[in-house]
Amino acid sequence: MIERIARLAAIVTIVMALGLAASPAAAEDGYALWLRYQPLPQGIRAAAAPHAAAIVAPAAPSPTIGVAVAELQRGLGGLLARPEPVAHTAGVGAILVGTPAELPAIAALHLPLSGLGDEGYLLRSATVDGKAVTIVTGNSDVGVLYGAFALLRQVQTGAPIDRLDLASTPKVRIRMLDHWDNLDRTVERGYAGESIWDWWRLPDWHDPRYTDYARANASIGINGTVLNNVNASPDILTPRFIAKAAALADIFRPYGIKVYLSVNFASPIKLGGLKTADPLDPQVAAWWKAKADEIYKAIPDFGGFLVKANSEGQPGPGDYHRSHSQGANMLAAALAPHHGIVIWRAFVYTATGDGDRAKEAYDEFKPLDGQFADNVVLQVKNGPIDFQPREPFSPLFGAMPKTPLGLEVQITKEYLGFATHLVYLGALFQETLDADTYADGPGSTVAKVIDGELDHHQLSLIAGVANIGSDRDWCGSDFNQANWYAFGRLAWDPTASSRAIAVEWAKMTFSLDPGFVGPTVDMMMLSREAVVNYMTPLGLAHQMGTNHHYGPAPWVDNLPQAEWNPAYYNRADATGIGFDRTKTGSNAVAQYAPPVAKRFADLATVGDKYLLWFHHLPWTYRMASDETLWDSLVHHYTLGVTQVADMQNTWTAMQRYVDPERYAKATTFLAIQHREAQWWRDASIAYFQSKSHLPLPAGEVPPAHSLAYYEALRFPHAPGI
Ligand code: GCW
Repeated sequence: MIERIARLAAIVTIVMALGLAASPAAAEDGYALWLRYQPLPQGIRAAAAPHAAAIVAPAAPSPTIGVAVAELQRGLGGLLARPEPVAHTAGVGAILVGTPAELPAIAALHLPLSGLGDEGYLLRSATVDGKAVTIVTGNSDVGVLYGAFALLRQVQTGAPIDRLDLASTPKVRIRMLDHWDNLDRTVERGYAGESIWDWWRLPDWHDPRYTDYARANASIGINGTVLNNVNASPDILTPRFIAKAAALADIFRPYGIKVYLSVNFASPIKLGGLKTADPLDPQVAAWWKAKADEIYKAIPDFGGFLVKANSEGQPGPGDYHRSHSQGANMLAAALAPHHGIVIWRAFVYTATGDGDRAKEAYDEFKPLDGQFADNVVLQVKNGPIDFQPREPFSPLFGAMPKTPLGLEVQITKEYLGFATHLVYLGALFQETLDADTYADGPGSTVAKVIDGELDHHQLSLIAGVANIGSDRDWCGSDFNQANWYAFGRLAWDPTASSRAIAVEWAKMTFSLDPGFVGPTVDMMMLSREAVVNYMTPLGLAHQMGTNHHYGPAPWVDNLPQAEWNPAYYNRADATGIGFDRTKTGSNAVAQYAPPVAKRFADLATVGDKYLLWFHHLPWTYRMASDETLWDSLVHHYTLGVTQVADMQNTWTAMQRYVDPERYAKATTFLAIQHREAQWWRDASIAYFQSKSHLPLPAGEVPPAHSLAYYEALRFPHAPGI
């Protein structure tokens, strides 16, 4: 008996060993993000190891250099599967980590650092005292930290590190995450569990996750975080919460990350007991000044305020018949002595009903160009409406040359299937950044507007509404991590390629094997087109269910504010579909520079992507493909479903490269996505057919249920509201 058990145990051990050798990695829960640092394949390890013999750092490193060294030790130790020593003198193969001021050996090389600014880095293979070494340097400690992460990225992605000469400087000054986190730990539009900020136990308890959050952000160059929701509770400015924010700021500081807060414009009334929040009232200005002073005592490098004013019921200067610039400038004056900034949002629309929501932000803000204080940046959503699967770029980009304009994108997928649908947003972000505003002739891309190049602004900003929560995998799915990653990498360089970023991410997060990387990246790039096709093809927008914004609801037309109704956007009736934004309609096209306006207004040049965004057309309109609009619409919905099926097939073939836990999760989520893509298609077709009264094109399967069935579906307790 005992013998048998021993034999069995031996067999089990052998099977396990074989299993381990064959399987790519043990089950992983996604917590490590793209910083997994699992041992690299033998050949890559052998090539890198001689150039990572030891880390040489300043004798008394700053906290930032300290974390750079710790990360290199951890990362190289893991990737190369052996301890990474720290030395004080440079031997052969050493990595020298520091600024020239900190390491004389680096100073002696007289490296060309002047163009790197205060956050850039240089990775350079060099010779010190006759020994081949690697230099990780910059003009500041945070530049060195970014360099350390860049070196790790090289190793992680299997790039050689023996002949390095890699300099990089961020193009955008403020690269930030906006958390829509409430003080009770709910998260508006959050689909990854409750807020990462354990407000109740702060400032005392420092969840180790805060440090990992900072590491992850620093690894992609994010240097700011707005801790709380733009629908801001005044309580964030109470001493209790300032102390909590200060504790987080202390944790983030070594990683080069500044803390910002969203503020409620009526705080002087709600917290200060004043009778008004009128920005021109001296008592109001004095209240904000005192509050700013109080914050800077607790957080000396506090970044500033983010403000949602006179938008969706939030208070603002308009309550006192003051302009947005008067409101912003009053806050800016309170922060200016401390070098803080005001980030003022341009997301406004009113309940006019007969207007065009797509025009409202431009109409309200463009006349204010030139009226904002120097330390104000206007934060503009990528599209003129609201984070839809596809929108044209906001016409404000390029229209306010005297004002620094920041770009706001949503990393969390409020309108794109929440956490379960696989949608790689790098492609969406890049589409906006690459869009040509023609504000100053061809080549005036949104990227050049928001990085300050076009209009010579020092202050530049890109903000992403975070998809981070307390879920073990941070973002609600492993593939959602790619959207955080892509955001950071594009914020650093808005001209970077979203495909190249996806390649990096896939290699670091899953596998270096080309058999994995190619198909997975193709799947990610396809995913954005798939969601557009099954949710809002041909330029449709805002067809999602009321409040939760999850499933399809193109029929909704009874909400009190016209602009909340999907029917307001699709304008489907017996004659046709689409929103006429040409001069026969709202003339929103006229808000764009003439070449862009002309392209969007002309049916011959607008293209399928924005067709129904700008035009109301008969169901029988002939598309470029020679199909009718109706047939093309149906085909696009069906194509979206087929594309998700293709994604499922791709992923099934990836099983051998991925650990079982992450494989199973993505497999299940893709099945959900497929089911829901079908639901989107069927419900949308059922509704639009009730308007067009046209038969489905040949070969198209009718919706599984009646229109009434889809209309009756309800989703109480949906997350994120
Ligand atoms: O997309 C809409 C969301 C709101 C959000 C608002 C905004 C924070 O539905 O939840 O509020 O945009 O950006 O202010």
